[in-house]
Amino acid sequence: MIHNKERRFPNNFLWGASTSAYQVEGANLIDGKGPSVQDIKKVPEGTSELDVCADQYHKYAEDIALMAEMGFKTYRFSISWSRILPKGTGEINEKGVQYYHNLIDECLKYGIEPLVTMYHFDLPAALAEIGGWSNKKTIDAFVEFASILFYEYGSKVKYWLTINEQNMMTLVGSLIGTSTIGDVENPLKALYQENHHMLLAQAKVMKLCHEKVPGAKIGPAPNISLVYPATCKPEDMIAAQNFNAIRNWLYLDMAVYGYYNPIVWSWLEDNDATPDIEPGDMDIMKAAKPDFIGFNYYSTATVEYSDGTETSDTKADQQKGMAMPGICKSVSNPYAKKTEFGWEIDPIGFRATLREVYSRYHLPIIITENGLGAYDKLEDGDKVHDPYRIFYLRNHIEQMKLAIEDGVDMMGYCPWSAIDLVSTHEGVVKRYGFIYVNRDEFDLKDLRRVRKDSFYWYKKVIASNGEDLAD
Ligand code: BGP
Repeated sequence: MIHNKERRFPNNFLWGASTSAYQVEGANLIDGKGPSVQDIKKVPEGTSELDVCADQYHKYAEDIALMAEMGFKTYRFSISWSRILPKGTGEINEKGVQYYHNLIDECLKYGIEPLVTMYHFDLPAALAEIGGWSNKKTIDAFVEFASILFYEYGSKVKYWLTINEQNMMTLVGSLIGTSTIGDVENPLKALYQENHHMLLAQAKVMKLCHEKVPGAKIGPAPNISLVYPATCKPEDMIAAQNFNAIRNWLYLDMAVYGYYNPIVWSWLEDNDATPDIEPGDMDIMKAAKPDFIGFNYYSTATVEYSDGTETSDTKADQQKGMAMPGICKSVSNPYAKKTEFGWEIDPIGFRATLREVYSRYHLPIIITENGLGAYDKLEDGDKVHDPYRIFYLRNHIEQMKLAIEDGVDMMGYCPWSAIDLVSTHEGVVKRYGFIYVNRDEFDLKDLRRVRKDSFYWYKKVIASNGEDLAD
């Protein structure tokens, strides 16, 4: 292994940022787009509908020009499945196909590599009606969708991500609006059956990508948080290993090595919840190989031993701890500060997570999300002062440099988010972008784009290839 003691980012490092279709585009039911599960869910009280969002559907050229001004080497966005296939399968919506050609061409015009997420929380509603991922037909529909994407955009798009945060859809799906499991006898089994089907769909699509788009690179995009034991009490260590396996390794072990993590499997067996595996399924899993690992990182998690008497926490989101009775119990980390929304901040944990993922899987890593949600304010004329975001990102980039020195092979960094958009469950006012969108939760104002202080800062970071992190 060659250690990069100079701590420099590689010359071709992919600096950029991320969004997802249902959170940024708006235009959710126009130009032939079919509804997704996000469009039919009841939005959390006090948060806006998804009909406008940042209106990127109409303003993509302006947005990409701003990303080019920041010097982006890549833009991670997702393609809305039901904009391409309004019913999830079958009839193709040509206007949707054209929209993504336009978006991709606009990126390429400025030398920005599109990094395409194929599925980011927005399963077509028509597929949810047939049982979503519990129905094996959804696997076929995903492969059909992927074939269209590879056919249409394969000559233009080199980097693909399969499924965003499959682990969060499995662990906290009802909070992010993706859960389709109704009243069933063994909900855990139903959940992990869906999960198995999603893993199969991902494996099939990774293989298909390599067959149809020679030279393209594809990888998964789970949300990975290294899990710390609350103390060195041995029982806490077992709890941390349990949660690491259930939250993190299940997804990457399968994507990279094609096997079920043994700790997770044993836990599912204990609960009579192992998925039914059909002959041939595991061969499909094994035959698929990602070229890199994409993952979203916001913070680490900390757990302690659970005696099984707590109740599970239904308010847990992607980052707030969850209780899994008998498995682990989340506690807050006394060494970590929190964002305004209660998410812990742990840059050194970022280095630890990168080291761990690279040691386990030996594949190049691209960070597909990392960032800070805050109540930014437009002030001083047309300015947004967001020193807290610069501070957060700088600390994480510094730790990423240290991880490179440690020997981790990093290929890119895409914080969340390129531009303000709608949060998964906390509305528009929870802002993450480098670009401010002038709207409130319910008042659309003029949707004007304003460069935040972090915009100018990130531009310098990219221009210096990560060397100049000063304000
Ligand atoms: C990730 C999701 C994104 C995004 C981000 C921030 O889990 O992939 O879609 O929303 O988290 O989360 P939130 O919007 O809940 O603050």
